[in-house]
Amino acid sequence: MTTTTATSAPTTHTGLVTWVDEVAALTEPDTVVWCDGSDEEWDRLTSELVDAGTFVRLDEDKKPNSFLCQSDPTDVARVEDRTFIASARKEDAGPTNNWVDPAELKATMTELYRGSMRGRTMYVIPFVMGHLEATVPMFGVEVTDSAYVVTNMRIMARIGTPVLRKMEELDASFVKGLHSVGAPLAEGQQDVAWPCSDTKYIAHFPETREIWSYGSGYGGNALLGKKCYALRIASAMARDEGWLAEHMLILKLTSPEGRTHYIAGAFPSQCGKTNLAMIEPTLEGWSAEMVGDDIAWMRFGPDGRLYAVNPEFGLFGVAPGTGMHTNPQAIRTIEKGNSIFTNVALTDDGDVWWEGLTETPPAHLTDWKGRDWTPESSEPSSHPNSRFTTPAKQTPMIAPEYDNPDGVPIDAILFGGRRKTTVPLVYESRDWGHGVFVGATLSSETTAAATGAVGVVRRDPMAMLPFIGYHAGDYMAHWLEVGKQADASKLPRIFQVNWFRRAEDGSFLWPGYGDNSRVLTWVVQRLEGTAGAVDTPVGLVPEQGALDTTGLDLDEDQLAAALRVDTEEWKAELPLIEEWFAKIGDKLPTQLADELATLKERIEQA
Ligand code: GTP
Ligand code: SPV
Ligand code: MN
Repeated sequence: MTTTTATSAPTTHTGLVTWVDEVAALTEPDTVVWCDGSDEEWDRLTSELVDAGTFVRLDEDKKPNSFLCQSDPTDVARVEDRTFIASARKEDAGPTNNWVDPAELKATMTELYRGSMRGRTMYVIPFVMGHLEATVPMFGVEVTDSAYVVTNMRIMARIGTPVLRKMEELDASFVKGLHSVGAPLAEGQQDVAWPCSDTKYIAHFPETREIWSYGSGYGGNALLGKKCYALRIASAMARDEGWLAEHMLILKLTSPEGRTHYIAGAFPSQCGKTNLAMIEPTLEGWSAEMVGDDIAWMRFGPDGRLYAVNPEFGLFGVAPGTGMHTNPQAIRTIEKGNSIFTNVALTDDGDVWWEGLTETPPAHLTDWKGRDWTPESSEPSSHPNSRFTTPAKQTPMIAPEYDNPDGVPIDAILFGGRRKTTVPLVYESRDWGHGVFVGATLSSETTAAATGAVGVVRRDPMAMLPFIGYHAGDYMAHWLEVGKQADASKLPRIFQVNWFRRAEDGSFLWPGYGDNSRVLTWVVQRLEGTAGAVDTPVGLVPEQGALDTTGLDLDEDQLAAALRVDTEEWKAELPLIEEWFAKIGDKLPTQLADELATLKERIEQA
């Protein structure tokens, strides 16, 4: 860690120094700190955060080197209504993004940033998304006035001196990420534990590869390497360069015979990516390893196959619902320590707790708002979007291929969402074009990962609705285009899954979690040509007996209900898809309009 004036910056990268100088002149921090990413830096920052009342150090025997942080209760999730794609032309942001003219937005935000770091330290975090050894390393620098952001970024991305040295060596260009919590301190003013502002902007300038974030300290709003860079800016880069930046987990699955397959899965926020990425198969002989749990960057390899890299270094996982019975791998990962917990409850013996961690809650807790909590309390102890930040490398089941700079070849892509009705447990698309249609019309009930109503069904193309950095119609066309770059036989096969279908009494029809391995097994057997399927109007569903339910307490009717393609339900779905496509407008690829016509015909004939 080097504390400097920007003019004595510890780097020869002149482009970086110039930019940092400009930001410091605008935001007027007390000091500028260049982050080296070292253990000493982590120790110093976490201690400072404890002293400031932002962090609580957890019991060393229970969670070594780990901290609890409670945010301001108003700053707990991504703010989609305050997120902007400020492309030069409005039509390039499309109908699904908020747009403001970039010059106008910069003018507005420049006034917000003026003096916004007064009384605070400005940290400069050089980082790389993906591997430093990648053919083209993907650099970024985040400038932030939040030490919480620095500590989380250190877990979530490869940061610090090695990155800076490489940037100098290559005189590399980098994504500029400017972040301020927007809470300057006047002379002598006492700070609060979680500074933030009621005015929030999460702004992206795709042409100039810049991110300006203001007013929030939380996750996807503030850790700029993650959703802002690795999805919104990277999706625009990927469109320009012929690859894919996607909201996907990456899983390595090995069959009892020792054959390995790589599966990518796009599910919207809080719809099961981390859980599937860390699955412990309940089927004998199958093993799973995690490559990634949230983001996949996919490019064609020299062999014509699509290779996926996880650009991240850590997990920012949903806490509630994570327990030994649902996601034991996540529990073992966080037990190793070196983690940050945000907006969960504190136990009386210095550990953390949240709904679903154990079956029986502790008799007393301090809840995420700092109040006494008992099992009789009327509110949950933890915020529904509370999170753990933990190093990916601590995951016991991390795949060695996580370290491949060029990634792993993807055999199958799963699209999934939360749907109480209509969407069967699993079905296979007929070909790439049909698969892109399935992805482009993906729908899910909204969750607590973003502010706003929860449980409302919306279209979420490829689980990327809040993350596409350009026009959604162009994005769909790009997916179709990618399919033309390769031999059809080398493209991943595309499936849709739905772990969340409900019975009439509201209970889940499918047990989910480790038992999702039964669905993965069917997917793999489809790839290998050994599992049967029946053709339905929507796609290929497992034929009777094809899904291995050995040892499951699941009666025939329940399984049939989970797998059912109900004509009436799909008739009700069609107008929703039509409405969605109408919203995309004249940029909707005709191939997808044709797919819709085919679906309609098939449903009407069923
Ligand atoms: P983000 O990190 O927000 O992108 O979410 P995610 O897609 O990684 O979702 P995650 O795996 O954290 O799961 C979200 C919630 O869904 C958690 O509360 C899980 O316990 C629950 N969940 C995950 N998989 C299943 C499943 O197979 N069945 C059921 N019923 N719930 C699940
Ligand atoms: C999501 O919302 O998809 C997350 C959390 O993974 S955040 O980083 O806040 O976007
Ligand atoms: Mn996740």
